[in-house]
Amino acid sequence: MCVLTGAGISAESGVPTFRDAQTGLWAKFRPEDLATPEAFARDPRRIWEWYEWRRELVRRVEPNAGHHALVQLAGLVPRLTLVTQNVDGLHQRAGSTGVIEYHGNILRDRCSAEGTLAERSTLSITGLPECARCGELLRPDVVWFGEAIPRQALLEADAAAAGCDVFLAIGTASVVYPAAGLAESAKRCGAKVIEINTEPTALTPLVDVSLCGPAGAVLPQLLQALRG
Ligand code: BJW
Repeated sequence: MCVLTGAGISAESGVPTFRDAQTGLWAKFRPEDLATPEAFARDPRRIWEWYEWRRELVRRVEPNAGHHALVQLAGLVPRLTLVTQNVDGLHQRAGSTGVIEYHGNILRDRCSAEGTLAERSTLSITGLPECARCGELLRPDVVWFGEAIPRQALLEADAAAAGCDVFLAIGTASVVYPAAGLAESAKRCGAKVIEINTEPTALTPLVDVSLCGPAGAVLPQLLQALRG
């Protein structure tokens, strides 16, 4: 089984999604102003303020029944690969292992020049974090629009999607590529595709089964059904 999660699975923990009307982050902020390398180059302070706000939020919340159900599910199927687009680390905090972080992790820093992961050791006179090795600005270790997916994550997720019998897409609008292409690849390779979402998505026309409802309720029910 290959599972792809999106912002919807963390919504019940209190982490805002991106594209939900009213509550989604992109309802209040323009992605090109905050989630591109060009935006960071233009105004790093603004980007850091936004990420510090989100980091604080992520640190305060807890994994929910959906995250916990996926830990249990991994014990019920012969092999489960969990790919997450989320940067909040909640799967790992729930106890999932081997999680493929497709879009990085908001709690890590990396050097904007060297690309290496970094300890936050110094603040420049401007108050922005700097790389202790080269002095360039640090940035959150996430994938912005126009940036490549980390190579290892890309390869492992591609292999899991192409090789699975069942592909489960949970709480993602399935509009951001290449992540959204994983379900399409699984389907092409003969997998059954199941979606769990509160709303129809771009993926819905392609799926074999659509389970409509909040992940924190649907996933525990799915577990119960699997256990018989
Ligand atoms: C619930 C629920 C509940 C609510 N239970 N459900 C092909 C076609 C067109 C464009 C492109 C293409 N290929 C690439 C592109 C460009 C671009 C792209 O896809 N743009 C589209 C938007 C048009 N992609 C990229 O730029 C990617 N990079 C790339 O392609 O690089 C090429 C390259 C190669 C080599 C060298 C250089 C470049 C990178 C994409 C990075 C995305 N980054 C973000 C921000 C991460 C950092 C951060 O968090 O700050 O990732 S954007 C944002 O979207 C975030 C998410 O991971 C991602 C996906 O969002 P997700 O998870 O689907 O959330 P929502 O909010 O959209 O949906 C939530 C869903 O949950 C909804 O359906 C709800 O109904 C549901 N829900 N509550 C269950 N309780």
